[in-house]
Amino acid sequence: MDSISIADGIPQNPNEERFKQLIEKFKTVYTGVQPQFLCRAPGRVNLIGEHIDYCGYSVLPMAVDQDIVSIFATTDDNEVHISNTDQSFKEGSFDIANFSISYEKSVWYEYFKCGIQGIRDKYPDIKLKGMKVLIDGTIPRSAGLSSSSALVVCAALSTTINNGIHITKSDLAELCAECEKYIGTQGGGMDQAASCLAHSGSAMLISFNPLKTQDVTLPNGSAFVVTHSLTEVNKAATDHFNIRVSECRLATQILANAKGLDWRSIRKPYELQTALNMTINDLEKFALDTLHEIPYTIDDVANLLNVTVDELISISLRPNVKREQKFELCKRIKHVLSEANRVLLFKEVCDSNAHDRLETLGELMNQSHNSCSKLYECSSDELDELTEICRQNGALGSRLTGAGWGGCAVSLVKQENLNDFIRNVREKFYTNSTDSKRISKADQSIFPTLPGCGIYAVRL
Ligand code: NG1
Ligand code: MG
Repeated sequence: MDSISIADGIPQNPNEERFKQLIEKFKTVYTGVQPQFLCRAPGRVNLIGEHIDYCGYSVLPMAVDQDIVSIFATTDDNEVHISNTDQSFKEGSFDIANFSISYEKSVWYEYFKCGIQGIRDKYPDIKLKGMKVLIDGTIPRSAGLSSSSALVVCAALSTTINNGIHITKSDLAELCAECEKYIGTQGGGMDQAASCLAHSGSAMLISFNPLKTQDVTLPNGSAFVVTHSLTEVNKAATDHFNIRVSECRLATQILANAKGLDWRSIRKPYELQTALNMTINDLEKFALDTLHEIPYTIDDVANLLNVTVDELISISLRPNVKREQKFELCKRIKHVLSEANRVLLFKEVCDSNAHDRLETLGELMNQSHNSCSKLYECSSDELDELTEICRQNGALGSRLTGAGWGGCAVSLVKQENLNDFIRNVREKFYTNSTDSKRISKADQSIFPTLPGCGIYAVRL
């Protein structure tokens, strides 16, 4: 079940026509070369559990139909030649045995290199073969739908197939979660696990340490709609994300120290919870009693932990952290622990027969958005406005999805209200707006989404 099989020939699915066209396109990009394989990795929409995967807590996303597809042929040199069907992404090439990854240069295929690097790390003794590859993507960029991870996963999968390497989907997911860090963000493993391990028709509860997934059946009569706020954020190029990761780590270490534990070895709230053998609620109470609401300076934290600032940076932070940075430890930990609880409740409600299931799920999503906006401060004016418009037009719940600070929201709507909802939100947020971008992008910015399938590979 967990191994990656290679299907023979293009599957008869809604992508059949697209894949055939891609094969033709490949032959015009690489004249005279016959493509041998196709690999596909989907994006995901996170239904609930934001910014908690890197804290060790379970999350509940589903794969979407939008994806990244690679079509490729093995070459007998060491070179990777890479092109994209989107003309705005320039083609390039690099030596598969010798390349560097830079997150400062915003070259689109740096993410592809991350995936290859992940395979190099895991199989250092294998001499990897070159390839000529064409990429086609349908996931909106910087939208919180994980286009970056889908590209990393697609690259790693393509590299295994190109070299006859057998790996399980779980191992691939874990390897990709690690190697995406080469681009400079310290994410958890949600996106890569969703892309690798999703099953069509089900959302999934993803737990870490060790990585495990459970299918979650969404209630009959529910529909999930993605809406784009049309502001984008490039996570690799901004600090917000990594500062949040640091804040969670510092809060954890102060709490561990307050309980007399070896704080240096405890880096995630979930590890602390396990070490203390507490419930999430008890940990939340202890955290709120212990941490003050005023933001901490780096000196405050160093003093509390009895180390110098330099020691603290080398143990717990990134070398490039700004020394004047203020850390909002109390708010952040409150978000993380309450969100971790909401994920478990969401799963419980999906599994129950309660008559008001949809309303309860919607309420949990609204609470999640509120917590992201007020406590984690990862929303934006546009996302707050958009989720409010969604609620006013029939969404039972609406929340930002993915890292935030821009990108998409996801709303839970009753199936019977779906068409009205889409029509009204389209009008209120997009077409009636004075913002020309919202007007021109209305059609592609709102779409219902069903749980899609995970990665697959095809021999052409
Ligand atoms: P996005 O930026 O939406 O792809 C990021 C992280 C996730 C998770 C979410 C927030 C990566 C690759 N992804 O997702 O692991 O932490 O933010 O819940 O860093
Ligand atoms: Mg991403």
